[in-house]
Parts: sequence; C-alpha cells; structure tokens
Amino acid sequence: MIDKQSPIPIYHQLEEYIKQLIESGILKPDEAIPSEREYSEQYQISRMTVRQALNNLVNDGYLYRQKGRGTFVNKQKVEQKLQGLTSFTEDMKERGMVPSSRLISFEIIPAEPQLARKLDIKEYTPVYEIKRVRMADNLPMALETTCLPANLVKGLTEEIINKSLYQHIEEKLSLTISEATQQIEASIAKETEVNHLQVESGSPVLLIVRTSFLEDGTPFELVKSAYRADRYKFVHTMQRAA
Ligand code: 16G
Repeated sequence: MIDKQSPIPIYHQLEEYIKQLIESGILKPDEAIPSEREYSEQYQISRMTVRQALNNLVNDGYLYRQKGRGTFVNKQKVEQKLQGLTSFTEDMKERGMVPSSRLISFEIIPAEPQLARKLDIKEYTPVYEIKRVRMADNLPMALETTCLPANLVKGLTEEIINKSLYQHIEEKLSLTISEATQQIEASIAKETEVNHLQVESGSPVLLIVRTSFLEDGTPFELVKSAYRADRYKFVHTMQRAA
C-alpha cells in the first residue's frame, strides 16, 4: 500500500488508502481505526507522517476523534444537489433519513432596513424570525435562521415549523414556490454554532444565504444557515455551452 520510492508523499498515500477503505465500506461508520503507533509500526513510517494523514482525514470529515478513546470513521457526508429547489424535510426524506428540528427561537420582529430591502417590504413591517437546528436521524446538520414577511406567510405556529415550512406554504397557504438565489461560503463555526451543531470549536462550516421567491417574483424568505462541513457536500452538474 505504501510505496516509499514514490514521489507521492507518504502521508498522502496513507490518507488515500484510508479514504478508499472508508468509501468502499470496509471501514464502517463509528468503527475505530488503528492508532498512530499501530500504523507507524505496520508501515514502518514515522508517527508524524501518520498524524498528518489522520489530521487531514479529520479535517476533511472522513474521521472524527474522541478524547481518550481514539479515532473513528465518520458517517458519509450528505450529498446535496444544487439543482432543484427543495426543502430540508424533502432532502432528508429522499435519503431515507428522518428529518426533525429543534426550535431555538420563534418571534415576530420589525424588519430592519437591510432585511426589508431583501424581502422587498417596507422597513419595520413585521417578519417572522425563526431559528432552528435542522437534524437528520437526530444528528444536528445545520443551524438555520429564517425570516419571512408575516403578512405573506401567514399563520405560522411552533407545530408547523417543527414540521415543514415549505409544506405549510404550499399546501395550507396555496402559494407557489418558484425559485431561489443562494450563496455558499466557507467559514469557521462561531460559538453559537459550536454549541448548537455540537462540533468542536474551530470546526469548518458552510454558510448559505438563500432568498426564495414565489411564482410572481415576490421574495418570501431570507434564510441564513450554517451547515456542518463534515456532514455535507454540495454537488453541481454543469453543462458546457454548445
Ligand atoms: C432548506 C432551505 C431553506 C428552507 C427550508 C425549508 C437551504 C440552504 N435552505 O433548509 O431555505 O426554508 O429548507 O425546510 O437549502 P422545511 O420545509 O423542512 O421547513
């Protein structure tokens, strides 16, 4: 597996080898991997080299560490396609995972000027502000703050937002959700994100800001989310112009 004559650095060879074992399912989620010492003895390589390979795999979300217990295989990341406009509930159900939410706060606030502009409403008109931890199979995936004009997306209750916002908008309010614009940016989890997402401080997150529109072009939500970078990857198919 390890070729010391190869120009490819040894830590990288070890990293790729462990990655293959994970991707092919030979190493299973939550299974402990051998220790630094075991790898170093087995392949006659320095512990520093092993540590570098394992650190990279932890940072890329393939492995996770538990203090005093060792290093374990992470669950495979959720692959999120960047094509259709789908809800969190739909995305998780499609993967056979059970979606749930933990409500952090739910209030009606006056829209400050920047938010009002983005939602195309008058300044200081009421908006719902909802903070939820979105979970899949009881594991926190994202911390999401959603702002919706209260005069447009009417009648929200805790019960509704603990289920699906999009389902309420489409089925109860009979509004047609049409499109969204979205930006994705890399960042490091802030303190609230560390707490709610149950990650270590310094962990990477993907920040997503989405504005979504109804059929007639009216913006109905501005959503800011922090997704755990160790649980998520975004996949986009592109076509080259003819
Ligand atoms: C997703 C959407 C969010 C939407 C929510 C509705 C992203 C980045 N965000 O989380 O804009 O409000 O789904 O989910 O994908 P729900 O219908 O399950 O409440």
